[in-house]
Amino acid sequence: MPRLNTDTLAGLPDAVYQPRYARQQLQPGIVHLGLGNFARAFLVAQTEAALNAGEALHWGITGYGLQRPDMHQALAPQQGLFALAERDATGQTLRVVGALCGAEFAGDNSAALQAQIAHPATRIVSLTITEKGYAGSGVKDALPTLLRGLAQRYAQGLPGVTVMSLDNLSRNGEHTRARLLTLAETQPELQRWLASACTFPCSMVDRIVPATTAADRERVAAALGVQDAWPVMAEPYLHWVLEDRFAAGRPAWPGVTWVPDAAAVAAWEAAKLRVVNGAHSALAYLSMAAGWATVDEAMAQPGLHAWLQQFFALDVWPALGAAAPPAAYGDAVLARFANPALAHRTAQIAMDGSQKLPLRLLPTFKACLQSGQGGAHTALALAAWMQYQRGHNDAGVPHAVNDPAAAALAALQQQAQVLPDATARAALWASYTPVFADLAQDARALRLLGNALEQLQSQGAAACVRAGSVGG
Ligand code: CS2
Repeated sequence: MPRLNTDTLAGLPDAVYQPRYARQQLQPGIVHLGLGNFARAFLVAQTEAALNAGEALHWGITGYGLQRPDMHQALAPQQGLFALAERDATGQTLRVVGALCGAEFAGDNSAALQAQIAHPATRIVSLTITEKGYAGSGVKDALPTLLRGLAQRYAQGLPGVTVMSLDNLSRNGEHTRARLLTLAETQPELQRWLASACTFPCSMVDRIVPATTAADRERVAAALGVQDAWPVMAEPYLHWVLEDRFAAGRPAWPGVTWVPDAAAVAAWEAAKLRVVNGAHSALAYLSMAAGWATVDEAMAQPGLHAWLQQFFALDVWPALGAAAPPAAYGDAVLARFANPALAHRTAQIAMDGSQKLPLRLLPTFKACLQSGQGGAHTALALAAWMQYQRGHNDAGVPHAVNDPAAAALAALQQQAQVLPDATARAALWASYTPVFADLAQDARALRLLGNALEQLQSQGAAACVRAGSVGG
């Protein structure tokens, strides 16, 4: 089968959407760090929509993979073209996206990436480097590399750029700014330039984008009539809240909720992290114990839908207080999770829990402890994360523990498994401060976590979900 590329575009079926702009004139104005599936189904897709609506052709994107050369290897022979399939129960909409001017691999030699950041035509540097990328423990050296590129830009006397984080962190723009300023500590002039000439808008990003499978590749190839080495699947839903603070202009991305400041993003961000991502992580760890492989498979299990509704009503919504969205937001999230066409793997969501839980579940849990109300459902989710560290599910089927803190977690698991009872085990896990901060000092926290772990151990996750959560 021929390959998707600029030559085979003309022969694609009519039902496949294609770039409607003069792609050969596209110039890169955006440098993207972390060219994975999420970036392609979100930033690249929305930039494509802007270009199709007549946006200036200097807003093309050069994307860089930071960890593996595989995306570069897949997309270079396709001149950056890839297919995006938006899927739900009713079928799929397929489009070939052209907004990538290049799909590069930065790897160990990041000189080209730094030069691109320092290029006069670059106006925006965007990031999807995942939670661990900011902690400096994962996506290797993304921020130091970014800083070197910006320093080169500054040294050349060029104007500032916008650094736009699109990761699931609270106050992601402010956080990125603070991290870069810290990294530039020994270079006060550069620091001043970063603070005054560059901007760091905060954003809330929401779209479910699973990893691509072999079956996805086949289904897309069948529909295209050509082979795309790395198509991307996504749900039709997309929500982007963005602080309108750009140092050197921006495309007119469609469908963005524009807000004037970081505080206005923060309310959306808290709701999204605790509702969408909180429920995702809760579902993922319960599923990893129960043996449910995908999110939609989990959603079809007896009791899980009701369990998540209770988690929202008793824990998440009261904890959000004034920032709480209408209850319909929660229902819509559960409907998105039930999408049968995504096959979003629970093991994928369960990755990197040490980085995710402090943003997704701990704020809810802390608020419940403070108010003295609720918290049992969140405790069950946290206890399921503890169970995940066993490295096997309730039926004994092994799984990898995928986490940048895996070594520390494995050491704790060694200690936990010889402790006599669930209360002691939960207390040991709760003493892991990178996730639980000082919660080990809180008697009610320990009671809730101990009860939850005890239930999971004695009954298994599937039965706990069916029964609802125990109190403490
Ligand atoms: C998921 C997110 O993998 C995960 O941890 O919770 O990627 C989630 O699908 C997106 O944030 C939805 O916007």
